[in-house]
Amino acid sequence: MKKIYLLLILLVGAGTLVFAQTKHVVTALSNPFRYSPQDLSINTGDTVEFRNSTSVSHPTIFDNGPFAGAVNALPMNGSFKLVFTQPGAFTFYCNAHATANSYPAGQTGKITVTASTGVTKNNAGLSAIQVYPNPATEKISVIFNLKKDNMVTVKLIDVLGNEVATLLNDRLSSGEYNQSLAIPSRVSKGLYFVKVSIGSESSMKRISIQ
Ligand SMILES: [Cu+2]
Repeated sequence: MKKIYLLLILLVGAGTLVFAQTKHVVTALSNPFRYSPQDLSINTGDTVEFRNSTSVSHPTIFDNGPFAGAVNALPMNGSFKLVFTQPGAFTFYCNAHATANSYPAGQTGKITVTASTGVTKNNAGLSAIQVYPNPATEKISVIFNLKKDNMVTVKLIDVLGNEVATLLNDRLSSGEYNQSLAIPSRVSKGLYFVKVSIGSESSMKRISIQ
């Protein structure tokens, strides 16, 4: 699994992979009419796409939260997307089938949004992590910005996915960092990835050690 993952990075040739911002799908199903999943947990910054796999429409309305009250048309074969930027538990219902059938509470659902970790919570933020110089010799510097206190780890990973060294593993307070980290002398020359993890989010940079 790890190998496939790293191979993908090599093939794409991207210097950075960003794991923040996940897309989720809620599908309107029939017999009885319902949303699946009915309960969805996501992080701030995530996108939820509503899709309709039935032959009737399901105009969807949120009871509370940033999208409250607006009617999101969800015609046959239709869809709509919402990006959730604030934490909270937001319930929604189908304006046509909320109470018209026996599914637990009719065609209703809930999206629970949890604040994501302290890293700037958009792609721009995570990809703003910089590692230099490249190629590196005795040390590397990692630049990142912490919005709030968080665990930060920086690991050196070889092309087979093995962790070669942990360069940093600390709880840091919020702020901008330009962290200089020594590369252990036992690390042989070659191509590596620097994996920077902030809370549960991580980003990889490819570097060459000479
Ligand atoms: Cu409906």
